[in-house]
Amino acid sequence: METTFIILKPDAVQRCLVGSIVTRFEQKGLQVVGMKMMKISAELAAEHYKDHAGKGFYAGLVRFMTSEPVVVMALRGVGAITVCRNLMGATFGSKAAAGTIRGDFGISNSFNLVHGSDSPEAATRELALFFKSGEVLDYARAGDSWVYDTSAGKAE
Ligand code: IDP
Ligand code: MG
Repeated sequence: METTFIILKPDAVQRCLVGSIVTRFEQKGLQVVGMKMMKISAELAAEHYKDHAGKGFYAGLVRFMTSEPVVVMALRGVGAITVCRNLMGATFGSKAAAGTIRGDFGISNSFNLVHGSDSPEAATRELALFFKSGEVLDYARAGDSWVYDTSAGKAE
């Protein structure tokens, strides 16, 4: 099982798309193991997006991400990092395929609704940045035996 880090960005909150986007992840079978609303500080945004510092869109990205509240989530599942990136779609809303979150709900290239970790290293780093110890929970869902085939002793 992998755990990935997701942000429902300020545009998702302002456009009342939180429920619709969470539903996409839940319907896929991903388990919500952490979730909270917060306002991202300038310091936290800079740390989170440090790989993008110096790029043309960086200042606007930090301004956008700190402008209004976001919802941050920890999502768990087999291959969760790649599964979530595929559900999100390509970075630019104008290019993202229909059927993806960015493809179905947005058309902007910067206001693209959702962030998702792009590697196991990024997921570990980002989860630790946004969630305190004890805020990501381990629990079993009643329906898990129908989400995964566990007959061989592991989730498949
Ligand atoms: P990702 O979110 O799909 O991983 P990244 O390349 O990591 O895409 O970029 C981080 C965020 O920065 C994007 O989600 C988007 O909000 C913004 N961004 C990236 N490239 C551009 C651009 O060329 N113009 C405007 N905003 C951009
Ligand atoms: Mg990225």
